[in-house]
Amino acid sequence: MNLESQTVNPKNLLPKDGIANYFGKIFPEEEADRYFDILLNTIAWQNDETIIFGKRIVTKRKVAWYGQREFEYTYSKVTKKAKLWTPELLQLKKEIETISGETFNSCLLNLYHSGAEGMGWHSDAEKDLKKNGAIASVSLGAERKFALKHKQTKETVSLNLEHGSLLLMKGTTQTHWLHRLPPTKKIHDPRINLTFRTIV
Ligand SMILES: O=C(O)CCC(=O)C(=O)O
Ligand SMILES: [Mn+2]
Repeated sequence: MNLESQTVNPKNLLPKDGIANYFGKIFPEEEADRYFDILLNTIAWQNDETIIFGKRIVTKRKVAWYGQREFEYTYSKVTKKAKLWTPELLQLKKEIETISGETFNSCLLNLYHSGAEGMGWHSDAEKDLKKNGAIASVSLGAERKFALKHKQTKETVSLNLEHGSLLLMKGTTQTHWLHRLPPTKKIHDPRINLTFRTIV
């Protein structure tokens, strides 16, 4: 990694009310492939549960939740307990902290088996998260479209999240913008996403 990538963030993709920096591919192809395989096989993946209109829904997408302590975290109305960092997650966290200049104490992982699985409009502003804390999103596997939408003006910004890439959302992004991962019929391969966060 060169000095420039440690000190200069890419330009802000958002026109106002937040900061989203897309760093592009931060890992060489082989390293990104290796992380994908290791995470696929070593993470304790579980089907996600959520409550929609009072009903318990089990999603096809799988999730996992890791951190430096066994944090309890309420997400989509279901409380979960974090598992402790695996060696690879700790290594990834350190690399992402160096590149982003931010620190993180936990990570939510998502496994999308194909383009049929996605995530609807939301912001990551649960009460357990540090207010306006940075969120670092690492993508591995199938390239997928990601979109942000301003809560008031409804203006949208979208980009493709490449294999081995990093997207950093910070400042007031979660207060003013929603984001989603739209489902698509065009993609049949799996994708893993990691979002490093700060729990308070
Ligand atoms: O998979 C993605 O890129 C987005 C994941 C996300 O927004 C989340 O886990 O909160
Ligand atoms: Mn999110």
